[in-house]
Amino acid sequence: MLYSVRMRAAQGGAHELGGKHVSGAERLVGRELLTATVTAMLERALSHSRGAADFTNLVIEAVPARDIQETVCLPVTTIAVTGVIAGRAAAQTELIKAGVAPAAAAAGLAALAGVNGMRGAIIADARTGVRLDTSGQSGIRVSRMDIADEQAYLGWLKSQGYNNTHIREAIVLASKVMAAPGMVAELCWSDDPEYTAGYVATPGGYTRFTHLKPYGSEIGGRIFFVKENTNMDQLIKYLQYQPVLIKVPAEEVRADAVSR
Ligand code: WAQ
Ligand code: MG
Repeated sequence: MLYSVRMRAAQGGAHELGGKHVSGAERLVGRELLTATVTAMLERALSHSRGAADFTNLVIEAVPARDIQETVCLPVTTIAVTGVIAGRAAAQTELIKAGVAPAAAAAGLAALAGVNGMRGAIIADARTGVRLDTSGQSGIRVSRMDIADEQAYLGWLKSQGYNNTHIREAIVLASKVMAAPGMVAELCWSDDPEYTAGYVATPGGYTRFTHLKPYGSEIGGRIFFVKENTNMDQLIKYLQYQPVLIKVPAEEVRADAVSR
């Protein structure tokens, strides 16, 4: 049995009453980590770079072990770019390589650049760029995912020089999202003003770009590009409700263990 812990925090009142989205988080943890996980999420909400939350919603729900799916972690590549313009051009190229139509990729980048304070993601048609979900300003929030073996994951990240919370959480999210039927690619950069890196994920890997937005900007978000005829009800149900644990590739864990 695991527990799904989900947090969303806002400033100026609850999200549904027009408050500004500050922070969100989702974990799937055992009983022994539950209290510490809840406390850490509350602390995150109260001392966030987007502002201190005055509304925090925390939901804790038991998830039976038999409902949990496993999927493998995406391999990670980092591309150092000189600035935002170069970064966005490289991200656009990566999206097109993944099968997103050029106009749809351009529309996706423009949409993210104009997004203001969504707490979830936009789902768009990879061929036309047209938005397919009807969640409006809130967006679709991916939830009920975590890493299967945290120590193995942290070791795997560290062996590649990665160690911040943004990366740790984003790879888990992207790995769950890319395992969805019909998924073509994801484009993301943070809404946290100090975090300028972003990524394009495809079912084949997670490619980071060191600059996808200017330092200090609070405009960030996520877009999932899907094949035409993707069943949206099934997809949204999977993203929101299917519990998924992410596993580090086995040979990398062994290699890491040997090198230690
Ligand atoms: N489901 C759907 N959309 C989400 C979720 C979620 N669980 N969490 C965040 N978003 C959307 C939402 O619109 C946020 O405003 C936006 O993404 C940014 O969220 O490799 O930290 O948590 O160096 O600020 C990417 C690069 C970091 C990491 C992304 O996003 C790296 C990040 P944040
Ligand atoms: Mg954020």
